[in-house]
Amino acid sequence: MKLVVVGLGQCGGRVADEFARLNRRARAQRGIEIITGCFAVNTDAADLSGLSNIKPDYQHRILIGGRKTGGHGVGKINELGAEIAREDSDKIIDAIRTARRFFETDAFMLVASAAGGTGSGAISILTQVIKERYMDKPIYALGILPFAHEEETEERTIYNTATCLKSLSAVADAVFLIDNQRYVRKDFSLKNNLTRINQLIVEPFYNLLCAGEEKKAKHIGARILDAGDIIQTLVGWTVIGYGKSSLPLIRLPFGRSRHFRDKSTETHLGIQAMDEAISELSIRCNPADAGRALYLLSAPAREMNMDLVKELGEYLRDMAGEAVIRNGDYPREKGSVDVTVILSELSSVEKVKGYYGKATAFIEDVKTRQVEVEDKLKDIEVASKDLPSLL
Ligand SMILES: Nc1nc2c(ncn2[C@@H]2O[C@H](COP(=O)(O)OP(=O)(O)OP(=O)(O)O)[C@@H](O)[C@H]2O)c(=O)[nH]1
Ligand SMILES: [Mg+2]
Repeated sequence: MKLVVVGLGQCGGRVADEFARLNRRARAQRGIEIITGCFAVNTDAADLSGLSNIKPDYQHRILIGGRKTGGHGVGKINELGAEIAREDSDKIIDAIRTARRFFETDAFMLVASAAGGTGSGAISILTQVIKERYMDKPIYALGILPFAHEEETEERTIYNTATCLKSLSAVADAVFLIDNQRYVRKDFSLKNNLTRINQLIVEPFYNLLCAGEEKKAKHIGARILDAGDIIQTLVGWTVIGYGKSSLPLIRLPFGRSRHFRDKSTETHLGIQAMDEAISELSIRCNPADAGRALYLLSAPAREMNMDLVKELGEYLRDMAGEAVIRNGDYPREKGSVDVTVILSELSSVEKVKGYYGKATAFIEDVKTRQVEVEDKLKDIEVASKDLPSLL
């Protein structure tokens, strides 16, 4: 499957930059293309200069809102991010159109933090504009949710996240939810290592996008997972996960070694990888709420067998009982069994509901505080009413 990727704001731009790196890897290691165009859009010129893989020209790193922001961002006011994106949308569309292999694109992927200003405001507006323009191509959004400490200390965080997700879910064909906090759960040092988190965010897309683009027979599975399967799976709230089990090496005489090929071990490793994918989903959710699901098994051709694919299907079926499940096998990896899982059309996501509730309460709080401030200002005015003014 081939994507046009557009990153908005600082977070979106950096994650898009990782997608550009993924495409380089696909080209170098596998001789295939999975991204037809990769763009970063921001109101902040410095953020755009900090990227490494997206082409550095003005048509790939697109500065918007010049006069309004002076190139310094919108300071977390996502309404301003939305306004600027609407005004400058032609500039962005013109750039996207120039993508060299645009006609081969299967879908758009827009990426942004839901909590910031520029990306949070711009992503739903741009989704809407692209949708009106390219009706035949699906548009997916990758919405990155804030760290827990930001929700506690920065007031706008929850409000921005809630308004961004509400708007996005109304226009995007599917919204991938990625919870930053999930990536520091195991390894707290990651908190300050956003680049590593960004790599972990895009990694599950590597095999998923490559599988349907392979040209060589030996890398084509018995059941190919192609763009059609992915497009049929992605609807509404969506999560993605990825798990990997290393194949044990056995030593042969004369210093040679090969991977262990025992059917029960293969099955065990496959289930272990799927288990990891499910427990490492990009946001916590209940698989039973999924209306659609997909899994892709990647393993060395010699280790792949249809029983394993079937077992994985049964394993997923037990968890996502209501879902229409699609699958594929991809004879590729060396020395490991990898599983990518997508759960889509989720009927409920607690975290999103939580944002909506808290943001509504926040609006009430702001109103109450405004009334209090106005009252206090009136008091000062009253106290000064008998003084002369110099104006
Ligand atoms: N995963 C990840 N999260 C990031 C990254 N950069 C920022 N964030 C998160 O994104 C949120 C802030 O959004 P930004 O993308 O910085 O905001 P912006 O869209 O540039 O908007 P303004 O700076 O207000 O104009 C916070 O929750 C950060 O933790 C990144 O590279 N990776
Ligand atoms: Mg910024």
